[in-house]
Amino acid sequence: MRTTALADHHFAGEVTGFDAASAASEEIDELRSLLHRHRVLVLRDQALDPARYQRFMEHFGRPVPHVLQNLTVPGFPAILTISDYIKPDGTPSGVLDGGAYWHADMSYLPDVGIATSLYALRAAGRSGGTAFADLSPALDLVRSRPDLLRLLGCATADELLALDVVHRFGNRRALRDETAAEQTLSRAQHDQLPGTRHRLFETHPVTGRPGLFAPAGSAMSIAGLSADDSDRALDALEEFVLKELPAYTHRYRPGDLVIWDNMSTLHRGTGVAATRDIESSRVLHRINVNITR
Ligand SMILES: O=C(O)CCC(=O)C(=O)O
Ligand SMILES: [Fe+2]
Repeated sequence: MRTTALADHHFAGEVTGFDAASAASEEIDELRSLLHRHRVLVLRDQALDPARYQRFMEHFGRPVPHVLQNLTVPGFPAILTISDYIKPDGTPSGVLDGGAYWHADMSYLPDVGIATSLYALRAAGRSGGTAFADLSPALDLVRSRPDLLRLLGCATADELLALDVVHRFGNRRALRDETAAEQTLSRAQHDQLPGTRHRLFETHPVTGRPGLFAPAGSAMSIAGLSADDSDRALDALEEFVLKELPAYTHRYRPGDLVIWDNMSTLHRGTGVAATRDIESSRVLHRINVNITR
C-alpha cells in the first residue's frame, strides 16, 4: 500500500495497492490510521457490491443509517444512494442536492465520530465532484487571529475551547437566504432529529486533539451570542476555512472509494443538475460509520 498526499499539510491521501474487497485486517488497520493522517482517503478502481462494501466499512466503525430511508439500497438500510439521475417516472433515484453547501455529515446528531464513504458506481465527465476543506490546522490559526476571537466573543484564545454551537439538520444559510440549498425532510423524518449541541472545538475521539468541528451547514448558532453576532461569526469562520485552509476536490471515476473524517473536514457536492440520461449520471453509494463504536 502506498499513499500520496493530494494537497498541502498531508491533506487527502490517495492510496494505491489496496483492494477493499480482499484486504486483510492488518491492511485495513493501516488504512484506518491513514484516515487520521490525511483526513480524506481516495482509493481508485475498487470493485464492491453492497454487502462487501458494508462489511469493509464496518472495520471503520458501526454503520449509522441515514434518516432518508426512502433513498437507501433495498436490503441495505445503511447504504444511501446519492445520484443526479431522475427515473423515467420522474422520481429521484437517490439524494440529489443533499450536500451542495459546506457541511460535515450528521453533525446534527448528538454523537460525534462520524466518517463517511462514497463509492462511485457510475460517473461521467460532466458529473459533479466533492470539494473538501481541511479543518485540522484551524485551532492554531484561529488562536492567533484577534479579529476572529473578537467576533466569537472570546477575550482570550483559551475561551475558544468552551464555545458551544447549536446544531440542527439542514443548512444555516437557508434560514436567511431563500436561494441557499437544503435537503428537506418529511414531518416524520424531521421529528426524529431534534438537534443537539457540540463544542465549536471538539476533542477528536481517536487522536484526542481538539479541533474545529462542523462550523458550517448544521451549525445554526453559537450559544450565548445574539442571532446577528452568531451569524457574523459563523460566516467569518467559514470564509476563513475556505480561504486559509488546505483544500481538495475529488472528481469521480467509476470504482472510486472516498472515505473522510467529518471531525476534521468540511465538504460540499459541486454538481447537482438532475439528468434523465443514465449514461451521463452519477451514482454513489454512501455509508456512514461511527468510528468510536
Ligand atoms: O454530492 C456530493 O459529491 C457530496 C454529497 C454529500 O455531501 C453527502 O452525501 O453527504
Ligand atoms: Fe455530505
